[in-house]
Amino acid sequence: MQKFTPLILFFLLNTGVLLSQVDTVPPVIQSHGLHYGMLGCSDSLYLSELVDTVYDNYSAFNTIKMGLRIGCTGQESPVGINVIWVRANEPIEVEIRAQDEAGNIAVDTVIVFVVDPGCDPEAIFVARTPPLTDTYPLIGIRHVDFHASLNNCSGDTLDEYYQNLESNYYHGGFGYIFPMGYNGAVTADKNTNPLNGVTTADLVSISRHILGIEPFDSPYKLIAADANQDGKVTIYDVVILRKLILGITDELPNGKSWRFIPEYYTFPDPADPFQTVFPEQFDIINGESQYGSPYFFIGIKIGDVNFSADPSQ
Ligand SMILES: [Ca+2]
Ligand SMILES: [Ca+2]
Ligand SMILES: [Ca+2]
Repeated sequence: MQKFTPLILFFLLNTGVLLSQVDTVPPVIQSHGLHYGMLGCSDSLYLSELVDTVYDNYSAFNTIKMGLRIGCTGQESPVGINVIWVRANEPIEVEIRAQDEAGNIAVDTVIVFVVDPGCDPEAIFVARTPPLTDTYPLIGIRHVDFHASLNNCSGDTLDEYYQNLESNYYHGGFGYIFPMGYNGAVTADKNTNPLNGVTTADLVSISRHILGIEPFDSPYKLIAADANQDGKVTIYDVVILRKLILGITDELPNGKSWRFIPEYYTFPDPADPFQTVFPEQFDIINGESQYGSPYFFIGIKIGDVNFSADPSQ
């Protein structure tokens, strides 16, 4: 190291010019996890609740910058954030950061577990038939497989299937469902009984739409009419459905019987739902859906444009 008089050294250290050269040691954080009960499904968590003390070899206590965040939730430095929201009934990895004047960063991780027996963390998945009219009640579709496939930045995966055999009617309530820090998607599947609801009446309607005699008035009908799922309603779709009705084939293209779209999705152009790719999943970011929860899907029986399919089959 260069030689400085004590006065110059004091000045350089104080202004930070030299500090980054002489101090390469990050601060030391002494912290602890938490496990406590509460009422309410989420709670604010303060940095001061987790940190016992912090110290550094050069920087004074009051010059050390600190912050916290949920683990696996972004790249930006959380320094300066001293309170976060945490959800009940799931172990939460919380990352604590301390930065000294020279810019050295210490990272400490603790586990926080907040328990609220009154908060139901259960996932709620619902698939319902498309609306026949604006006011028509949506009917629950049974035997739908909901699949959550998620992972976090530590490489942990969450891969779960849910099925509600009794009913997919919505009974109220909501669930947070997935741990914070996890990203991925929730999809719905039902690929049984491809003939369900598909009759010659549907073929007639699709033909009339193609010929422009009576165009479909619902994006869900257009999606139902697209039997080969190529984003177009053409005579080829009619051919496929006719073969199915006649028993020449016993499944629809891609092995699919139903398609499921998040109920909250609004088609930019309802007259042309294929104009942009519509979502067939709920994207999950940091344990939550972009549309919130519960997970409502509209289920469209392929080939059934007058919605006559039995949703219990
Ligand atoms: Ca230091
Ligand atoms: Ca098609
Ligand atoms: Ca039908």
